[in-house]
Amino acid sequence: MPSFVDSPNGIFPSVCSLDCPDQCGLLLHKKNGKIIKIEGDPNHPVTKGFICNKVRNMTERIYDEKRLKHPMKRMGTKGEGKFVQISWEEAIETITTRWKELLQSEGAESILPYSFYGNMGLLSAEGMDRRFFNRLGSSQLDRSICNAAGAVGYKYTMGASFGTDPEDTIHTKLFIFWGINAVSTNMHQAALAQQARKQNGAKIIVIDVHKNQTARLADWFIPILPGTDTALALGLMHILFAENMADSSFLEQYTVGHEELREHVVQYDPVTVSGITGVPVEDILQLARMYGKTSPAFIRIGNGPQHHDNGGMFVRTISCLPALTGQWLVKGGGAIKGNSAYLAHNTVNLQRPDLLKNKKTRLINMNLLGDALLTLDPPVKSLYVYGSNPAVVAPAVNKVRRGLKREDLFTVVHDLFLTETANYADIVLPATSSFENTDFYTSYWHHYIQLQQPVIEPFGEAKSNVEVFRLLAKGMGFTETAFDETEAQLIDHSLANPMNPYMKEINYESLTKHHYLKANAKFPFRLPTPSGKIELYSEKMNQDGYPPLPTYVPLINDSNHPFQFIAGPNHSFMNSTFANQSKHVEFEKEPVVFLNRYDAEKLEIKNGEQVRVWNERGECILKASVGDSVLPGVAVTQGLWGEVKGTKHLVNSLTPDRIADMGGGATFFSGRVTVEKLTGC
Ligand SMILES: Nc1nc2c(c(=O)[nH]1)N[C@H]1C(S)=C(S)[C@@H](COP(=O)(O)OP(=O)(O)OC[C@H]3O[C@@H](n4cnc5c(=O)[nH]c(N)nc54)[C@H](O)[C@@H]3O)O[C@H]1N2
Ligand SMILES: Nc1nc2c(c(=O)[nH]1)N[C@H]1C(S)=C(S)[C@@H](COP(=O)(O)OP(=O)(O)OC[C@H]3O[C@@H](n4cnc5c(=O)[nH]c(N)nc54)[C@H](O)[C@@H]3O)O[C@H]1N2
Ligand code: SF4
Ligand SMILES: [Mo]
Repeated sequence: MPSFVDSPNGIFPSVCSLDCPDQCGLLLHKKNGKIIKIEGDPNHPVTKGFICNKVRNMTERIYDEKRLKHPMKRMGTKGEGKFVQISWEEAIETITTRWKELLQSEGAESILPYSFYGNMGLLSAEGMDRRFFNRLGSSQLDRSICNAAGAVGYKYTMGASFGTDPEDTIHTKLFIFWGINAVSTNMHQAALAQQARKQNGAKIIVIDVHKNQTARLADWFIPILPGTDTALALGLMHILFAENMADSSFLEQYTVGHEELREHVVQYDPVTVSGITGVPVEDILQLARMYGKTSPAFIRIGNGPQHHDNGGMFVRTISCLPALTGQWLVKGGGAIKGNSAYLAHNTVNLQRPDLLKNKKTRLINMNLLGDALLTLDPPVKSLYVYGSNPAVVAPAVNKVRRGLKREDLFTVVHDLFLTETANYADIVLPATSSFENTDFYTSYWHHYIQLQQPVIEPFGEAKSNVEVFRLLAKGMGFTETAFDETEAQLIDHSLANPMNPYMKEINYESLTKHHYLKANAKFPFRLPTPSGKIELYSEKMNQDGYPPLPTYVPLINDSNHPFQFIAGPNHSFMNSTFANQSKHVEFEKEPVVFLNRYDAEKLEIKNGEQVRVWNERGECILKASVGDSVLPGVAVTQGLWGEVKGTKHLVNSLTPDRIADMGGGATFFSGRVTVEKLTGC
């Protein structure tokens, strides 16, 4: 079969590779061998031809003249960004020579991989790379920056990442978007909610610390104080039990601990909860009654509230709510935190932990990269970064940058661009875009698995992650056949998962025919919790040192700075991706900090003025947007802006690298700052 690459003109199927739950089906329009247009695939059953503005403008990025075309080595000082072109042979030789020396002098654990899901393709993000680092015996990275706390919290209640099929939410009558800015970050869920509102008069509620894009389309926006959502959920449970809105037959049959929970939530009465959350008593009562009496009712659990000190417990608690009202039995009812368990592939076949040969290697939490580079003993001597940009996205990023500056740290960065992180590298390697690769993709929201076949030639001398790790394996003298497998073989081995009953018919060949296939999934009523049921009371939590029943734990007050600082993603970037494309920057204009008018007045800050936002970790200069989109004492900004000379937009210079209550998760939103008028401007 001729490859898509060989046809200079035509329209070719594709999938969005970005770290976004929607994982849209795409059509790439090619003319004279180049992609000239990217649009949504109208036949994709969930994304239906609609895509976001970011990816509609993705050709800017694919053909950006700033894209890396060849390997380079550093000439200037670390962070300066001065490099000179070298060949792939020299690059691989330099890296493997250095690593062989380190294996001799310091041991394999002195080498640390650092990666995330800049490309969600499973071969790119957790394929040949994992095989390579297993075989090397390097330190392992705990990839905890995104949803780790929430994933563990959900697991305690539900056993694994099983939720509602989003396609069923067209039947939903009550949508609660809880700490998710779906219009920007899960646009098809927002679209489904709007469609359900049109068709069945569904109501849309948004609970957030910020009147964001999603809140603006809601029927009811409920502002809440940061990190207090667990108390609100417990308050709702209090009312559901007290006013007989709980579904006792569901609770009896499918849950553990409802009697204990009923007694436990007596303490979370509406007055107490209102005092904690800032949500008025009458709103708490109304919300509980709407939730208790509307069916199907659905909660989209966002990532925002789990980026707090108490984030794991937040998700653990919210995920008990649908059980109280028996909503898991109703089509369109229930909740989605994530749905990745339906599409679970065979990670053992893909990642080959056997190559580690039972060696115990240290596990380094990526949220502590700064400490890992500055204080870990024995030290990290080499860092290999791919699919991530830690010099912008990591918490307490000034510390990370100090670590990256270390002269004795040998850093390699593989990326499409000379990112802020790449500026600190000794060797920079050019990466292909996902449209140049073969890979498979599983959504963490909908139930489809999709194939990407290469549509265009590699850009310059760029290589995929899989190819680079094959070369590194060869350079290291690894002879295992694991490093010779083709992409098609890797996909077939990954899809052979006897543990997953939902993906039986799906393999490389069927994917080449259909491009996307749905896992034949049903919500499993025997859940992978210790009891097989939904655990409202969790003995496992008790054993792990947590309260066994959902419990409100306040945020850690990390300082006396007056504002809680919430620095989330924005509409037009994908984390730090696109922050270096002029078109996407134009859409966003400049970074803004939202302040309540009451706070602004006290500080004599006017709308549109530049303000200084600072704490002991760092400082940013942002434009004030004064109004009622946040509560007093809260400062919200959006977007992981890159470094343009002379600007101070690096929001992670302010965020804490404390670790959340569960899963080693990040606490980006639990930091405090001072906001002040910028004098002398
Ligand atoms: N356009 C765009 N889309 C993206 C991304 C992007 O950068 N840009 N990033 C992708 C990635 S990696 C992820 S993880 C997801 C994240 O997407 P979401 O799940 O939407 O998570 P966040 O945007 O981090 O936060 C969601 C909301 O939580 C709110 N929030 C913060 N703290 C609290 C709190 O204590 N309580 C409540 N109720 N709300 C709170 C914030 O104000 C924000 O509006 O989006 C993905 N999609
Ligand atoms: N303040 C604050 N910080 C945050 C967050 C927040 O809400 N607030 N969100 C956090 C979250 S949820 C996440 S998930 C992280 C995300 O943080 P990152 O994972 O670092 O995401 P990106 O900034 O998109 O960087 C991805 C990089 O991968 C590169 N890339 C893309 N495809 C490939 C490929 O195939 N191969 C290679 N080698 N490189 C490739 C891109 O060019 C880009 O430079 O950020 C976290 N940081
Ligand atoms: S970023 Fe999300 S919404 Fe945009 S095209 Fe990709 S998957 Fe779709
Ligand atoms: Mo994320």
